[in-house]
Amino acid sequence: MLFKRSPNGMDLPYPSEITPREVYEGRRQFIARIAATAAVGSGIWEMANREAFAQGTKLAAVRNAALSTQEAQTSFKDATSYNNFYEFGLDKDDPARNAHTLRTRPWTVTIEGEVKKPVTLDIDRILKLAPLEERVYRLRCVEGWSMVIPWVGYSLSHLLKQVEPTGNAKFVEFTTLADNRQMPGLRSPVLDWPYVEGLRMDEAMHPLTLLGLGMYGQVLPNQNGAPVRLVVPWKYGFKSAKSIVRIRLLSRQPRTAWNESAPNEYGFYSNVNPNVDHPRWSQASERRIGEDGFFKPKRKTLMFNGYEQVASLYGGMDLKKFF
Ligand SMILES: Nc1nc2c(c(=O)[nH]1)N[C@H]1C(S)=C(S)[C@@H](COP(=O)(O)O)O[C@H]1N2
Ligand SMILES: [Mo]
Repeated sequence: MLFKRSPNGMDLPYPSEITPREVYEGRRQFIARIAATAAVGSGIWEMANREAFAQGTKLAAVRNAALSTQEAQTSFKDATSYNNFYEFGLDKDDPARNAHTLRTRPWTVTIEGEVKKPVTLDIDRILKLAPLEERVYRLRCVEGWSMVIPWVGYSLSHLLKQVEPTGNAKFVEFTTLADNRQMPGLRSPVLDWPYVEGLRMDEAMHPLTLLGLGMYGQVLPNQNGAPVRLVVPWKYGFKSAKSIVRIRLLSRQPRTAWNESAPNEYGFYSNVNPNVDHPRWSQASERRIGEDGFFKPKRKTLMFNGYEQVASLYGGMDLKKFF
């Protein structure tokens, strides 16, 4: 039996019915978190950092006002407790409850495929590759809800330019972590793991496409896709892959996890489009998380989630066919 209360008297965050392995990993991370907190002021931060990157670590960033919406932000609490991260369970509150077992250090991302300089980068390198910006983006889930979140990161194009894409690079594939020792949700066959998403090269290089490293001025909470995720604000939320471990540049369109599981429901492009209904429900409106209440009207969903500057990427394409 582990100690029931932490040294500072707070209840430990573990439910009672968990496997010994999860207990072990949860405890390890908990101890690392305490060590990291104590280390911040004492110069051994780097050491604790290697053990586990503490949740809540501040991440300084300069607001990119031109790319940020002025709308009211979703509360940190809502953004971190109402999540889709199926590797940690199917219910909206499962990721917040279960993602403490995700180990975000050490972490590397391999970038390969149609590139002149394939590379495996440590997450601490990635954090320093370009100046961190804060961008307040709308995120709209295909399920009909949306949030407004102040992300921290930089344009994915900074990372992709590093590896010098070849002329054959037409698509980018993002593969996320699939480790059943850390991710209890992998037991559920709802998707063919790992979670894989993809973009066309010009979409990936668009300045709005963000390599997300934090939110609300701190590192990404585990349940939001720590330590590195994609944020593609004009596409349905499922394109914004969490906890990325591999980026592959390809000459052909990659298979993607959602498209494979239900091709008639989730197209490759998945642009937010109020005129293309999901086969089982309308996409014309959305509920803003935090604006609950019987009398609160739903919001009209905007084409490209309101990011009209991407329209030119799809000139001449029938967006009902390429949904
Ligand atoms: N690896 C992974 N990435 C994922 C998902 C997932 O289940 N696994 N869910 C997606 C979906 S459907 C949405 S709406 C967003 C939710 O991001 P948030 O929880 O940070 O709001 O993450 C996306 N990225
Ligand atoms: Mo979603």
